[in-house]
Amino acid sequence: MNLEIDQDGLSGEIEALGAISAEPAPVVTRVVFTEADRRGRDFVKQLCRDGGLSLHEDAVGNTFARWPGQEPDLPAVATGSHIDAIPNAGRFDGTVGVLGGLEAIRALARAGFRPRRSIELIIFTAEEPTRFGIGCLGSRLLAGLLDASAGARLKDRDGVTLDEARAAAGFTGPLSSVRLPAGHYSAFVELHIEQGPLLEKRQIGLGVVTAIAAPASLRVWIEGEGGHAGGVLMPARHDAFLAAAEIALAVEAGARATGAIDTVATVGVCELFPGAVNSIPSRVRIEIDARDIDQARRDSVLETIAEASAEVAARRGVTVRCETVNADPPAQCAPAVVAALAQSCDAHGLRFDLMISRAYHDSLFLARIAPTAMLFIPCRAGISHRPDEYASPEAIAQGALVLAEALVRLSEA
Ligand code: HGY
Ligand code: MN
Ligand code: MN
Repeated sequence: MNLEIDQDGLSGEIEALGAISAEPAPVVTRVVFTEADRRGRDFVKQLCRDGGLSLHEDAVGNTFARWPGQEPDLPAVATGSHIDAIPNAGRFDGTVGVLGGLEAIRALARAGFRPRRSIELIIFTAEEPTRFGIGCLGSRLLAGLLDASAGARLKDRDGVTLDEARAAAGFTGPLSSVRLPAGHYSAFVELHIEQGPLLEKRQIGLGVVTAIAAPASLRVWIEGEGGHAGGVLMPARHDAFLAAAEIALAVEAGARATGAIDTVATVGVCELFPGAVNSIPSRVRIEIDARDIDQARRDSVLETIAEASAEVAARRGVTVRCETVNADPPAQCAPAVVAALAQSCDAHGLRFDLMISRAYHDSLFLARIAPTAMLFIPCRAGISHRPDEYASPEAIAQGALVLAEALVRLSEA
């Protein structure tokens, strides 16, 4: 089979999607169900229609573009990723897996391949936690790891509920209808940029992912006493921000204390009130992201944070309330899908590394209902979630080529 990726066409589509943003290029901001997200969806759906795929959207906006197989009643093989982007992001996170997956399907069709199993491209809703505070919203609901009632309770910072936001974007129907059963897909493969420096450092063009780190995110509210920044003497203060600062340092200490390089944690959001330079902060809200490929180590960081919060609260005379938004288990990728990706690299004489994913992805949740693995391509200096995120057209095309080869193997299985 003469399998060829249209490298220029694929890169052109990625650049065009990158220009669909709430911010001027090169910044990509495409938050779920905003106008930019809807324009991005429309752009990708039109490409899928142009590619002859049949489209379906579920009640939360997960979008399915299917290439019917010769045995359409068999469980399909799926591939895909996300097109939503956090504020001030880049143009490759997620989109490489969606547009690279589409190009893999088109290349197979151009080469005259006819799949035994149908092949389905999925664009997952809200992989990023930006608007509703929890990552992988669409794939969690699809895999049954977030029940519909919990989903319906989600609100954004303006108090807009998930139901209101999805309805405004044209997605209706009960959230409970999003769930797909185990066995619905025979396999799932996600192409994605590494979002880390290892492949580039090792000068290897492809990574076959064997496990995906377990993410947890917490929200912490600290309530102290405000007051005049000049009139209240230090012994009398209950400064909410300084309490939050100590908790933030405990987040870092907890991650470093495991002694494992795979344990990571940060405070990615910090809001304080009233936010006047001459007023002692009375209220602070922070959001914490903690991860590890080993769940017990990740959970030890959560315990450290809980202990530190209680100690700081007592010593500083503030109240601290912690809420766990999510604390997911890590995912082990399916050996058969890992093998299909490794064999596909070999079939094209391409070197690859077996590796873990430190970022989470929709694959983390698809792995709960289907044999799943991921294929990474390098991104420059490992930079991601920044406008200077970059993956070369050659690397993207190479990823799409191996993905296409793997789809052949998986759809014939
Ligand atoms: O945060 C993550 O790991 C993913 O990029 N949303
Ligand atoms: Mn991301
Ligand atoms: Mn991503």
